[in-house]
Amino acid sequence: MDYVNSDQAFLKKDIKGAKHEMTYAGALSFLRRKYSRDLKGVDIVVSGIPFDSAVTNRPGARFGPRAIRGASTELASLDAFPFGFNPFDTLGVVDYGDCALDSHAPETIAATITEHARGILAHDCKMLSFGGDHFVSLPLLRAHAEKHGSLALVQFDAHSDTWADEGRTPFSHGVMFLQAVKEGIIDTSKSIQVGLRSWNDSAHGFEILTSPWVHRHGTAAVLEAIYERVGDAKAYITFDIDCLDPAFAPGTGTPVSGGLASWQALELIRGLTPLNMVGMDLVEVAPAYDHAETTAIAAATIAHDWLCVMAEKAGAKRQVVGRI
Ligand SMILES: [Mn+2]
Repeated sequence: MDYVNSDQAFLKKDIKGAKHEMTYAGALSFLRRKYSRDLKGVDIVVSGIPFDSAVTNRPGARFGPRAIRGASTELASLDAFPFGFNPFDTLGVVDYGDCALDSHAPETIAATITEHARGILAHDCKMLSFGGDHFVSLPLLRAHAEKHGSLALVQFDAHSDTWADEGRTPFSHGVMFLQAVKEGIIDTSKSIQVGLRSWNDSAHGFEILTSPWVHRHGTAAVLEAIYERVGDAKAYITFDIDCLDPAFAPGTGTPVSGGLASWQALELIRGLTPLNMVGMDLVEVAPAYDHAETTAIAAATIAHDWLCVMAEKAGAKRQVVGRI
């Protein structure tokens, strides 16, 4: 423990490496990364998108980024499990802070989020974004598609979010992936939705693995289906925390019973290494309905493990202690 050079969120000089710090104090950057907007040499930029005015049920996900950062600090105290490496020995990762949004000017929100992402993606780096409600994925996807073209979407969610908007402005967290299809920024033939358990009359071209299917067939079968669907296409990962059962993620806006357990989600995230991933978001953490940080810890761990997978893609080698 380095008592003199704590707190690394603002004292850190190198963007790589990690120091063990107090898990219960200090500035709440994600995983104790340096807060920085200097993106030189940065591989992955973490930022928050604190917007929740497109919900249909409970608001509160604007506090998601803060909760996820808070819950992440303990994960920074040891090398990563079950990987056995520190992802920051391989990847340069900074916490960019949050996208500045004018909550009183809703007509500006989508464009502001896209501009935020566009500015980051202009550098040679990828994004890990924390919602916010799930609407934020649409403006994020627009910026990613500008850079990469039409994307394979790998969506973990209780809901399809492809309900028809009946001609209304698609300013809803339940319609934006149908809107993304209409805009051509998602290639549905390479996209897959995992964990769904709410009715929609159409799959709108997506492959769907419902929660009951996941429970019956297991995580290995889910990963095989993802690999087959996505292939080597450029993929964007979107994880709505309500993919998890309310027992594992009560702190969310639209909970649905019968969902995935935390361990299932982590098995799936840890298995994504073969994919060609260009970015990820994690949305819908609403801490006002959380208990004992259950939801925020699950979310922070999912995001942390995705960074480990990206480190593995960049050359980090998994170690084995015990039966993994
Ligand atoms: Mn969703």
